[in-house]
Amino acid sequence: MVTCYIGVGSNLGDRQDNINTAIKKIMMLKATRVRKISRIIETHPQLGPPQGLYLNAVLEIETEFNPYHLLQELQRIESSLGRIRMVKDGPRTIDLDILTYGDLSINEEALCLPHPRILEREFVLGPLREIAPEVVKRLQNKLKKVTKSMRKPPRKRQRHKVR
Ligand code: PH2
Ligand code: MG
Ligand code: MG
Repeated sequence: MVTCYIGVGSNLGDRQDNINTAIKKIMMLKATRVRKISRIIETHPQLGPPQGLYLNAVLEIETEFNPYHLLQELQRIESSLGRIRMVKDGPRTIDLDILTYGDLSINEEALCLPHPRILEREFVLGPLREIAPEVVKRLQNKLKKVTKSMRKPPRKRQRHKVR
């Protein structure tokens, strides 16, 4: 079993009901257990076109699915709740994002793990910190290491010859 965190968001239709239904469907997945559910918070939309307020939450789950299979199952639940992909970052009945899958790092078009924008998004960070503060710390430390390694070594001071 691998521990994963799932970001949940809704800003179309009956938002609370969409989230409850999505959680129930995740609970009913084979080889998967929902361990923790954060509070559901109302948040202002970030990015995308003007749109309504979101309800957001984060789940801790354990699963035997590999990350691609998990993604497929979550997308199936999104579709069953009437998710239609129109505009990028536009309004949606339900959004289920894999935030982390154990310690796995992958960088592919179909799936990036950990989710690359967790630390920039308060609507993810708040609920994640509530149920897994150590995961937030781990991600922040990882980011610090990466930014440090990208920093250029200090340039040697140039000596100008005086003729
Ligand atoms: N999801 C987005 C874009 N913007 N804003 C809020 N507040 N909550 C979201 O879940 C959200 C968003 C794209 O997935
Ligand atoms: Mg999302
Ligand atoms: Mg998504």
